[in-house]
Amino acid sequence: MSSDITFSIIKPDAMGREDEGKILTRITEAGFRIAALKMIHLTLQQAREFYAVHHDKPFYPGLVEFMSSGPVIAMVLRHENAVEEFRNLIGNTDPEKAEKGTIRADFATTIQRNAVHGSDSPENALREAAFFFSSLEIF
Ligand code: IDP
Ligand code: MG
Repeated sequence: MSSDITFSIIKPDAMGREDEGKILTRITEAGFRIAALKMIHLTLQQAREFYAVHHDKPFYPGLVEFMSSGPVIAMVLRHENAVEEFRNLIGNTDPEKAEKGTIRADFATTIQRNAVHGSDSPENALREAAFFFSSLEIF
């Protein structure tokens, strides 16, 4: 079950360009089912907590400021082997390195403003989904 869900965020850069509709279409056309979805404007403290694993990285202060700079769309997605399949769909963290046709290649502008988040393991997918949604909100 856990390997069948992943967690994603459409980040403030993509939301600011009103690319969320196109990105959602890419996701559903790739076969992912939306199991939960909400729009939310994270506080700085909530962004710090969500990205706590990166707190020692030089990019952490800029990342949490960016992620709390405007509303985002948070989602739980279902697919067989969801974490790996979704990472393939979004591409490399750095849009310069992201494979052609991936969401980040087409919608990201910089390594920080890279349009979407995707969980990196089934365990983190569950933890991240629970950060945003109660079990009653995941279908
Ligand atoms: P991921 O989102 O592809 O899993 P992570 O290494 O987990 O990449 O980094 C989390 C987020 O932090 C990235 O999506 C990006 O927004 C930001 N980030 C990662 N590396 C850098 C960097 O070198 N400079 C600026 N921001 C970065
Ligand atoms: Mg990551």
